[in-house]
Amino acid sequence: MKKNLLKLISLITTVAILSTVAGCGRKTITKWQSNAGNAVKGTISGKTFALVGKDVSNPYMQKMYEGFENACKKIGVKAVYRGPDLATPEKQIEIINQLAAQDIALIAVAANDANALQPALKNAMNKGIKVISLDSAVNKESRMLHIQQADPEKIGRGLIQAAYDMVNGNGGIAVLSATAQATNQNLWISWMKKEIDENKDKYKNTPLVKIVYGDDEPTKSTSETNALLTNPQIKVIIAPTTVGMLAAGKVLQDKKSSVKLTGLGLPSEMAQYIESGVCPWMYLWNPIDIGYLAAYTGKALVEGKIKGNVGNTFNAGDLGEKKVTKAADGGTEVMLGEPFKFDKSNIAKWKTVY
Ligand code: RAM
Repeated sequence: MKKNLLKLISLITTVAILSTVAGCGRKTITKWQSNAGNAVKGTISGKTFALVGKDVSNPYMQKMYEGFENACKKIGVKAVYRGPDLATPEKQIEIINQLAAQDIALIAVAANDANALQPALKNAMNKGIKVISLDSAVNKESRMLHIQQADPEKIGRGLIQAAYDMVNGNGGIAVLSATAQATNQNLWISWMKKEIDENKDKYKNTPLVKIVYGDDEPTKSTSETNALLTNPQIKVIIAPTTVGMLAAGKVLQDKKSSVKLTGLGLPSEMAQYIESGVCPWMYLWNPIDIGYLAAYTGKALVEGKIKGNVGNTFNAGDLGEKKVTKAADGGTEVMLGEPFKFDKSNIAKWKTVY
């Protein structure tokens, strides 16, 4: 009798705990929900989501995958990470064709070229695979939507304004970019140029002297920075790439150069250069969240909850409700948020996060 009573109490407690968990906080997909509900089981659970990075050795891409993998675990799908050794479109095409021949539900790609991947991605979509780009977009015909890290206009204009402030309105600017075909860097550079063109008077003593490409390779980025330093007109370098930032930071620090550095860097990699003053401040967003958002967007597409059209909304797990909006290239996108400024006041806090 006493035993039965104890069992009953334990059962009531379990039910109470389960209802409390179910009733508060975020929605999680659990086994019993998938059995009871209609869509989850048989449509998504056990499927495979693939992330194709610009290249496999870039730490930024690896952080994006960290978030992607994390979200895939929560969603109940398998995550795979693929990417070329070098940031070229050719190898990405090969990888996409291989993935399209497998049982893959989602391909999320950070593109090394906006147009070159089109036939491979269209083929994948024709096979029923959901295709999105993240970080660096493919053209609108090659994707269902793009995951945009932050407003490209704010990034481009913000970086030129930062460079201007760092030289007090007097000194040439150079850009150390990633690859020459990178959609994201090229878009940011176009906004940098626009900012100067539209404010000719303000920027009359801070011309954009040179744009060079380090190809997101540490060695090439280092030699391109060294070459920039031979030009006495250049007083500040903008590196809108984490790989370029790290390489340039090291060169400037080793050479005790007075040339300043700003751009888009990982706090974990750039903390020492921010602390030393080589890079007075820089910007970024959370790359882990980009990967996370891509996986949840994939979930909504695969489950048929969204089609990638303007106005579609969906649940992106910890990131809350997200909305599909119109992208500048005429396609659609989902925006993560605002670029974040890192400087001496906050870098210690962020360097352990990403
Ligand atoms: C590099 C890559 C990536 C870019 C970041 C800021 O790691 O080029 O595409 O978004 O920098």
